[in-house]
Amino acid sequence: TRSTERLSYTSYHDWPVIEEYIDGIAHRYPDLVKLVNAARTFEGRNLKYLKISTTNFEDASKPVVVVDAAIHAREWATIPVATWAIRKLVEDVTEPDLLNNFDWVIFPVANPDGYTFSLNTQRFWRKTRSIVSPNTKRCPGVDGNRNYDFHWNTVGTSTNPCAENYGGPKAFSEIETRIVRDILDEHLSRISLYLTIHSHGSMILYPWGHDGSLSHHALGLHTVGIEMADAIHTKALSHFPRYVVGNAALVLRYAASGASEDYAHSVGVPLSYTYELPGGGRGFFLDPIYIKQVATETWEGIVAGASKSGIL
Ligand code: ING
Ligand code: ZN
Repeated sequence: TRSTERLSYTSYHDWPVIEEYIDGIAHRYPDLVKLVNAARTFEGRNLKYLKISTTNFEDASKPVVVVDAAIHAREWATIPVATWAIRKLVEDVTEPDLLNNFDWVIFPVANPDGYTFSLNTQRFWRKTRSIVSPNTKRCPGVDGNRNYDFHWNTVGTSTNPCAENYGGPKAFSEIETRIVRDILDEHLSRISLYLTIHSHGSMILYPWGHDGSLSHHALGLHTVGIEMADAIHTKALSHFPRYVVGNAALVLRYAASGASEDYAHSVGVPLSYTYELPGGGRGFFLDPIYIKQVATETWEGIVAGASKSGIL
């Protein structure tokens, strides 16, 4: 069956194929991987993530790296980045220290309802697909990256359910963001690095995104951000733009509140970043010929970030 096969990196896969891959990894590597079937989405899909650990998270002394992808439906290229990380940690281990020294939580498709809607119906869909009240029937969905409980609903977000950046009726109205909140909460004291993978723009962004001010960890955030960008560049294509590293609001030139990166940092994760992957000149539609390239170069950034996070 397909579940014994590797995922290909030459095309985008639909949610059932990715789900089968996630299940298959957990099934084939039970000593290393634990599948968490965390919840069901509004449309009934399973929100699944993997805990990857040589000690099944029982030896709770290692730092934890948390990676999520595809909270925004149309950012397809983020998913192969997350599954490639799983592959490098579990299937072909080239950096065994990353397994020995860290525990990992990887949530490859944080918004499978939205992703499916983007694949099948409306390519540029961004939000979840929940109908949060009778009056949002006409305009379903909430922007997952405006739904976190940190300065929620204050800036760069909308109270109009039809808007792309609708923050929801309340913070954490969405099961997709509550699951990430719960992952952060469960391992908080030892999460050394949180990465939320978005596209596009070739940027590594850090808090505070809601007002452009710098956190007390700004020097460490910037230093590790540069290390990650440099590591990506050792493998990057020369005709793709170089990554820009900086404060989210300053680099994007817009402030936005309720983002996961700010939330994770606010609850105590020292190194919290948003990756904006390269778009390859086609924005959200990264040409499938570049999927493997982006997956492998981004992995170098994740490796560098994890390694540096352990010594900070
Ligand atoms: N970009 C992010 C967004 O949600 C972002 C950028 C990061 C904003 C961190 C605020 C804080 O708008 C994409 N591509 O979604
Ligand atoms: Zn995004």
